[in-house]
Amino acid sequence: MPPNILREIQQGNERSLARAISMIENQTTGSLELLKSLPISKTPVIGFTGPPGAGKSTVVDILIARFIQQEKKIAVLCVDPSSPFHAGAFLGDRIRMNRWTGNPSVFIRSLSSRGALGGLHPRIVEITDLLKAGPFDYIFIETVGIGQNEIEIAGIADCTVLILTPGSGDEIQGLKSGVLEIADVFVVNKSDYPGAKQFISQLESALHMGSKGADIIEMTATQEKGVEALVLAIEEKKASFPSREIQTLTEKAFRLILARMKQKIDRASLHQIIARESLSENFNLYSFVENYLTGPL
Ligand SMILES: Nc1nc2c(ncn2[C@@H]2O[C@H](COP(=O)(O)OP(=O)(O)OP(=O)(O)O)[C@@H](O)[C@H]2O)c(=O)[nH]1
Ligand SMILES: [Mg+2]
Repeated sequence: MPPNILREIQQGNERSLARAISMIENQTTGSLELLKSLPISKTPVIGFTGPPGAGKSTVVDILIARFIQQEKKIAVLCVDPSSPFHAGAFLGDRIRMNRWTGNPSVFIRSLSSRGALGGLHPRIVEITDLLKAGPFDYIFIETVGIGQNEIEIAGIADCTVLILTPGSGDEIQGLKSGVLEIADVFVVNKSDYPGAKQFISQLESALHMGSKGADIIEMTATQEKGVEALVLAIEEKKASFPSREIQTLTEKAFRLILARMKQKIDRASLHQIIARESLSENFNLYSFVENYLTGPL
């Protein structure tokens, strides 16, 4: 790991940042040292999630435009571009986001989660923390709401924006349990479609039953309608971020510890140990697991 890489990232060197992200993705030697050298950062992390095609990238794109007008710098992580559920979308994302190429106020990185067994990208916590070391005012993470993704992203973001589109009320009832609870801001995008008002009132009543005071924003991202309200909502939420810090750190630590433990137990070595241990007449699987977890075998 080049010794100055952290300083270069802090100074806004995008090439160094891109290189460091690749090193973390590939777990190159020295990447843990880099992570261990990261200073505390309070850069807000905003997660954007929602069903495939809801308009997440379009919303993120117009937010970027709005924030950089205010001289802000934004980093964006697009996770899941290779998802088989929306194979065509990545191209769309690229075309849309291409307009930021070369813009010094915007850093965009797409992460493919190919190979990961569902859930978020396996290095999302580390890469987000790396971005937090850069000179950005906001980190945006776009992740498609498949499986447990919405819930997981909410655990590691300071604020979660759930993007939905008008549909039948069944859709709200059909939202996976827990999803309504995790959002801080609801965007009802594609409000140019029929049924938007009805959808919003159904959403309002569904939320009314919950306890959390979340905002609902009506948007038509393609016409840039509702952007100001969303910017305001995100900025208002910032006040509550410090009170969540311990929770977010806990969630991140949990993911990191789990990942490290998974790395430690590889099947091949487990196979070897079991082949040896199971020769014993007294072998018991549960005692074996207990011993394995509590000490070296
Ligand atoms: N009519 C209408 N179309 C929209 C609106 N917002 C986005 N779209 C369109 O919806 C399609 C999907 O938008 P994206 O922004 O790519 O959606 P996404 O949620 O990022 O999609 P994935 O990343 O594939 O899950 C695109 O064709 C957009 O132009 C809107 O407010 N109204
Ligand atoms: Mg997208």
